[in-house]
Amino acid sequence: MSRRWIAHLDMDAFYASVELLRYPQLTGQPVVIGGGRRHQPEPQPDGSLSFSTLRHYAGRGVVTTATYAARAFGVHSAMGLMKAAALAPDAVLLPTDFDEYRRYSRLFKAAVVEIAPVMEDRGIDEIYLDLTEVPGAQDAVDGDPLGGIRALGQRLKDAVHHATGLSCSVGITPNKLLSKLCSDLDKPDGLTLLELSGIPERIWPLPAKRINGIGPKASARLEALGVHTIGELAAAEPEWLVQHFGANYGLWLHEAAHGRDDRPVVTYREPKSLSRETTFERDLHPRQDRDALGAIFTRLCEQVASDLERKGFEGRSIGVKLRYDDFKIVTRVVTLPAHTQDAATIRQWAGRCLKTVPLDQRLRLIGVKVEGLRRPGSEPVAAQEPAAAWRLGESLPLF
Ligand code: TTP
Ligand code: MG
Ligand code: MG
Repeated sequence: MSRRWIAHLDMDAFYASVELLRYPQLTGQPVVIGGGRRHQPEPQPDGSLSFSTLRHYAGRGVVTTATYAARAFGVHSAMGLMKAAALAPDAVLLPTDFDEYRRYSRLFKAAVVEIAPVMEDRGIDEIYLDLTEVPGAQDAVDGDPLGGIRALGQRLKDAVHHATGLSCSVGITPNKLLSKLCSDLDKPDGLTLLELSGIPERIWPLPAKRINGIGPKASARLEALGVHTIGELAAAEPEWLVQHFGANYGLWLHEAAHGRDDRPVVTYREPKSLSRETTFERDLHPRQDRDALGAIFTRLCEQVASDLERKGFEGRSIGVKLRYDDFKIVTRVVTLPAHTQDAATIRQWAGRCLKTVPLDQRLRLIGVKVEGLRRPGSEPVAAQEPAAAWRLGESLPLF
């Protein structure tokens, strides 16, 4: 009988690694991605490039990612650039170039599906693969029963490197939950193969929050109850977990800690919503900065409309999100009489949404979202992704 083998593949320091292909002279240096356009490297008279460093950074940008050399200073994704500057003032700062990252994302995925066609897209830099039926996966090599699957893992990594020049880390285990944990264990350039028998040694010492599905809230509650590691979670009585976390989540925690998960690799999922948002360089006042805000708002609507068109959707509900200067968030959604992908229509309805929101306080962020998606002329999208989260960042497209 075939053994089930699922891989999780995640690119190493993805945005930063793509930038290093362009600027190989920065290899090995601390580099942080997240600046605006003004941090573009400047050509010098002698033909070299002058790079911005974090040292004099002032503004509200966040780190999208950092090279491993920069991480050694404590810099990480989602950290404010000013804080990163305090930790690593000499780190090079580069602006984000989503189009280029998307291009490399398509390249590595195309290379992988040549070898393993059952792929689930989990975002710009990661995928799950079902390797069970891939030729060679079940073969023993020189008496090693895992020889075939290990060689296949290496072939996937080689294919990604050949197609992109980039390294990735791969976890291969009997299920998605364990593979996701394992792709992270030997990063960067890792290949981690784990059987169920290896769970106590490799998985149980890890903090419980490393499990995909144990978020900050659940993790804090577990900590308060004295459960820190996955092993401690595995040792907890299921009844006790149910008592504290409810039947569904409590039992799932128990199963997850024991590395049990039978979710299939889903080859394609339609998005449920598309959104764009932006965090301002300085807080804007709805009245004093009316014109600037109006222009940004219109641009977000245009970007969402163009995302809809490019991906071939029209939407039925329009939502707006505001984050005030005290970090409070307000969202509003309105349902339209008919589906649309038209920027002006989206702008008009988003504007109506906005009128129902208190506008007497400075704003830090504004976002526009279109939900209720369908392909033009079709029924609404049936298979639905968990609601796309609103993400902090500079008008980040949601992948
Ligand atoms: P990750 O895979 O989480 O991180 P990474 O690829 O940079 O590094 P690692 O080697 O640890 O996998 O995210 C992929 C890309 O998504 C990352 O390069 C930049 C982007 N990203 C953000 O923009 N904001 C975030 O908060 C995170 C976590 C990632
Ligand atoms: Mg990654
Ligand atoms: Mg990732």
